[in-house]
Amino acid sequence: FTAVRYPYLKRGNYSFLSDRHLGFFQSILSPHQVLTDEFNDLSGYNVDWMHSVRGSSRLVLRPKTTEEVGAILQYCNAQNIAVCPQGGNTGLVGGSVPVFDEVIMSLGLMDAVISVDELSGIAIVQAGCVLEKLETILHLNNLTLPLDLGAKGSCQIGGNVATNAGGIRLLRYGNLHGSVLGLTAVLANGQIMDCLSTNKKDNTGYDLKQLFIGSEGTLGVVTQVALHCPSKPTSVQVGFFGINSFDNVLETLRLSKQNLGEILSSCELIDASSWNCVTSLLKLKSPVNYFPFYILLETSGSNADHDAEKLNSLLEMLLKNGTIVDGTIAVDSTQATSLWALRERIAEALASEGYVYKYDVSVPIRQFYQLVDVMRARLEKLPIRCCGYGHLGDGNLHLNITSQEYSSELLNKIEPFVYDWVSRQRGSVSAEHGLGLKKRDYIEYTKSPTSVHWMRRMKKLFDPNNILNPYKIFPGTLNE
Ligand code: FAD
Ligand code: 2HG
Ligand code: ZN
Repeated sequence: FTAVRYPYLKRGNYSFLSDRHLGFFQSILSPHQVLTDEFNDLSGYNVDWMHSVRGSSRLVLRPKTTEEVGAILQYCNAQNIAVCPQGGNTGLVGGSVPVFDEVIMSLGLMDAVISVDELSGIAIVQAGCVLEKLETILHLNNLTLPLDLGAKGSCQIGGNVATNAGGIRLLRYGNLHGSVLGLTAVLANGQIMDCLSTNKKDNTGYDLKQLFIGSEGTLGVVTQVALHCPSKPTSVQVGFFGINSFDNVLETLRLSKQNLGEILSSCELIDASSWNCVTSLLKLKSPVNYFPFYILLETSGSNADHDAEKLNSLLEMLLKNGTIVDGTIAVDSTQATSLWALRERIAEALASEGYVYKYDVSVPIRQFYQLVDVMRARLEKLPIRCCGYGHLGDGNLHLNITSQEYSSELLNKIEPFVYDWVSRQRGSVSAEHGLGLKKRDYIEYTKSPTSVHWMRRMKKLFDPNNILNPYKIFPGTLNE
């Protein structure tokens, strides 16, 4: 086995899948829950969304209950079989697919919405529930999700929790460390850890559920989640502004926060190159012509007249004082959806251009766009495109660089330079996508050696045989 594009990685000393192992899985699961490469095409499970990493697993297990997850992991731990937990496989850091022949545990059959309570705002869901399906059910109960992202049609709530996904509403509702009230996780030895509290307040000892939020399948498999969901806003307004300079982008953010206050729910940046990519490659129509920068603003509230008035006055003020040059406010939800597509479909547009080098960084807000300029100057004509967009309101830049095909020469010009730059700004080398396989070697650029040491010790404690998502998050081997 060789890890594609990571030839220096060595397969751990795990058992190779045997007929005896397969016989065990077949004895505890139904035939449709055990997919083998002999009878199924497993390539969809082995390749990531970006088609940038590929494993060679020969077995996909699809448990339906927490107990089944427990029985599988207990056996894998005893037999020294490595396991890669997989949700919707929309992860962008190579964490969701095996590196070698790890058994894939796909949570897709655990997709039940167990309960939704409009009064408390608490939803209890199985981990494999697709985010959009959960959203639809919440809306029927006058609730909404505290997180939203472009991948919501495929990603699963368990995958979101495992990556601590951020997305376009974090500005308003905070991250999953706050919204997840409880969860059930199955540990590497098969033990079921019941932290499925629904209490908003619970200060009884260590809050262990937090360890699983953002642990990327390395500490346990999340099987159920209790989520605190806000009321569904009855009025949503979307504005789209064209802006001439980054200083004016910052001024737009400042004035939006000041004037929209509690109804501001998103503040997203799109640069000219990202805008050009979605409009030219996906043929999306933009109501605002060419500008160096665009801001998409969203408000969510409960009084349409009041919210529209606030957004309209902001637009008027920004135009009048020259902070923005052009702008529009969606007149209905269809137009709002088309404006959102200009932002949410950038990742898809970039992927259609060739190979994409993706960087998802936190940087101080004043330096938000500097990195894009620095990289452009550094890379000159090597890439097709070097663009920046992202969650401006949260200081989370998505720097994307594209080339016709994968080029190690280009990669070596970008990395580790990009991480070094972010580290010098005291930012984060992964703001919301996690480390997975692709970013694991850079963890120490933004985490202290002492923190990484204690992370490794925690991993060892929870998963002493390192069977859960090996090769991910930590550089080198776990014994180093
Ligand atoms: P997967 O990709 O299957 O897995 C991701 C990681 O979680 C892997 O390490 C996997 O092993 C682990 N995992 C999955 N399920 C479980 C489980 N039940 N228990 C334990 N571990 C598990 N991310 C953002 O943060 N914000 C965005 O705005 C955003 N937008 C995106 C837009 C597009 C178009 C795409 C393709 C991706 C986007 N992402 C975004 C990245 C991705 O969607 C998120 O990381 C998402 O949370 C992954 O969920 P998933 O179910 O697909 O998980
Ligand atoms: C987004 O915000 C996603 O659209 C994807 O996090 C970011 O493509 C990217 O770099
Ligand atoms: Zn994002």
